[in-house]
Amino acid sequence: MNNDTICALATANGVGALGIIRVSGVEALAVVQKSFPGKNLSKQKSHTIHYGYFMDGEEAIDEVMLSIFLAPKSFTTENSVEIAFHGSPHIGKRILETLIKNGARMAKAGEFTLRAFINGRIDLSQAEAIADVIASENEASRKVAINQLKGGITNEISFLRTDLLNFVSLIELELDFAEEDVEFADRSALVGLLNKIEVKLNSLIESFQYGNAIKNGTAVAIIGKPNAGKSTLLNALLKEERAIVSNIAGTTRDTIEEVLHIKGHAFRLIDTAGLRETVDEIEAIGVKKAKEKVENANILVYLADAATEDFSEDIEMIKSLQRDDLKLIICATKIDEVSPATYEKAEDVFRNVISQEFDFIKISAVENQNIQDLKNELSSYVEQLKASENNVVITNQRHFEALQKSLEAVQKVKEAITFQISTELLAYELRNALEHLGEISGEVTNDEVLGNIFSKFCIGK
Ligand SMILES: Nc1nc2c(ncn2[C@@H]2O[C@H](COP(=O)(O)OP(=O)(O)OP(=O)(O)O)[C@@H](O)[C@H]2O)c(=O)[nH]1
Ligand SMILES: [Mg+2]
Repeated sequence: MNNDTICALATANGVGALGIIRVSGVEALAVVQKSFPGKNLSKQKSHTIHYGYFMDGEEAIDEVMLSIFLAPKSFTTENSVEIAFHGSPHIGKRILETLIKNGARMAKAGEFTLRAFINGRIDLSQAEAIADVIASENEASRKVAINQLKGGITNEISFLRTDLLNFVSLIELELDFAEEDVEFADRSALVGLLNKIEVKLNSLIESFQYGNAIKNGTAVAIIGKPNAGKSTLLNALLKEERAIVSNIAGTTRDTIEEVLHIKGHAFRLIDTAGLRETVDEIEAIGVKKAKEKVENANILVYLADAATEDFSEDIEMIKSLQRDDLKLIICATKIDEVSPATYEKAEDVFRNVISQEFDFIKISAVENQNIQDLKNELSSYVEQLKASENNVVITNQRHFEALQKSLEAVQKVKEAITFQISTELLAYELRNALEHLGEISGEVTNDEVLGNIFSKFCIGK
């Protein structure tokens, strides 16, 4: 697949001062040469820039600069040319058409990066990091992506793999001497190594929660009965009139999602329809959607009107929504309308019946009271995830799954040793663990996995 020469627009498709087209493959220079009569490209050194006209036959399409990268010192490790032209989408299209006439073909999504991976210049997690670097929207996500691009995750994993590999060879040596009943691999040293690996895997797996918060933002579902003041709170947090507020119960019907940045971290605030039994068909859909949003949220901000006399419906609602991995914040709202004694009593009611740990914040969204406390509480959720952070943060679902499978496999090896299972089986379990560890860097992979990763890239990447 690597024999043909590919081309694509590498810059965003739109008007700009410049646009860049990438050409890569054995014939890259020859393909471009057909349209660049001014200079003999095959005689040029690597990493040089050349000025001239890009021609379609006799017609000059644009005045361009060519950058030449000779194999293996290029992004793909193949001969490559980058054509910088005046940034008109029309010119870009003409140049691409001409390159195809000259013998190149359009690159598929992610094909340049795929070639860099297949040709061994970067590993799979680095290839994925390129997509993350491009997608990074804040400092936190940029830092994690650059660290991964530099090989952060691979370094952590490959050192574990090498140690494990040593044991596999010893165990397999034992298999060769099966008749003699010898033990080359010191079982207690192996268990020691497995414990070490387990700790490392666990901490990488744990970092995924923070990684996810960086990559996707923390999902905060704002929930409560109709008229509790959810939309008013959303507006107060965003400092803009985003959602319609009214004293008619059932104002918000669909979910409204907006991003709020607190101390460099993104929070996806989700305002929802008030929860109640309703005969209104549209409102009922909203209620269903609200519950679904909680299922995927990291934080539940439950709002209860401080003036409520009987909180049993709220309590029932909270109990039906709470989960171990969902941070719970209960807010008594509209405290400007009641006496301190009333909202203190409200806190006691919730504390007496809800066993899960939760924060209780008394707010008035209308008078902007204690909204900052709520923001601090949201922020502390991410800070806590970060505190348990490894140097390397897992942000990628695929890595997360491979790490989990590796952990399971390592635990199986440990069991196998405890139960003194046959050496054959032990060798098998060890190989299995190695394989999962190898999935992250792409040492072990298949076409389906690659197709999945690179098809999500854009063309030209
Ligand atoms: N005094 C006071 N009134 C508030 C406060 N927050 C909300 N309200 C009022 O309560 C009413 C309902 O507010 P909304 O924000 O629309 O409530 P909601 O929970 O979004 O209601 P639904 O969308 O119908 O579920 C409005 O009249 C608000 O002005 C507050 O902190 N203090
Ligand atoms: Mg509302």
